[in-house]
Amino acid sequence: MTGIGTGSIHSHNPFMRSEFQFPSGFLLLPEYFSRQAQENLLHLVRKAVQSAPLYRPVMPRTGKPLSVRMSNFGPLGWITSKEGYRYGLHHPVTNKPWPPLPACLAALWQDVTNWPDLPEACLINYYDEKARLGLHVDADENAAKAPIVSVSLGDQALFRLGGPRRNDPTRSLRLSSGDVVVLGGAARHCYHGVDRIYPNTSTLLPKGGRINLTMRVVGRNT
Ligand SMILES: O=C(O)CCC(=O)C(=O)O
Repeated sequence: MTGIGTGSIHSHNPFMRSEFQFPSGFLLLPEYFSRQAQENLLHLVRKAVQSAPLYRPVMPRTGKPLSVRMSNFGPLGWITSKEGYRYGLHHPVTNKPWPPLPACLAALWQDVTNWPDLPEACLINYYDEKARLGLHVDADENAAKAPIVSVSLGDQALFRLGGPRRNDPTRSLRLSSGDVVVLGGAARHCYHGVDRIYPNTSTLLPKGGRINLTMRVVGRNT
């Protein structure tokens, strides 16, 4: 397995002396999935959203809609609503159980992590060309030490990774279709988000946009 992992990158801006240290446990595996494997994954996502359609979640309290549309694979789905963030057994619109985690995503998990349990939740995020996801830390899981594994499909995205504090220095990376990111160890608790989508940078999704699949162990019994 080759990829970009822990280390530091000097800023190319001569006025900035700061150096970004990738948090330990961060791993980028470019083009982990071949084009054929990406097409197979896309087919599985399409099948899933037939029974668990993409919906637009809202922010807690304010009820402001997110620009990203969401669905989920696995027994548990991450949900945000006016009532707050939580994991739930049912799609919030159809009230049906979520479709199961595909075997190829379970195989990815076993390949890139040493975590003994499979993830209960795999969030399906769909970004159109205007969508973004603000800097955040995933903090709704009891299994806070389990890594997070995510897959990019479709148009490229500008992914930003920071540190454990919101105002820590950040580093931006372009994620392409087929790339896999692992946030384990210290990186599991670091701020991250998606600043923008680059339209027309992939032919995988005929209508454009980006799909991100994010697997998390929730640990409801821990
Ligand atoms: O779309 C991505 O690459 C990141 C997704 C993410 O951070 C999340 O779903 O919490």
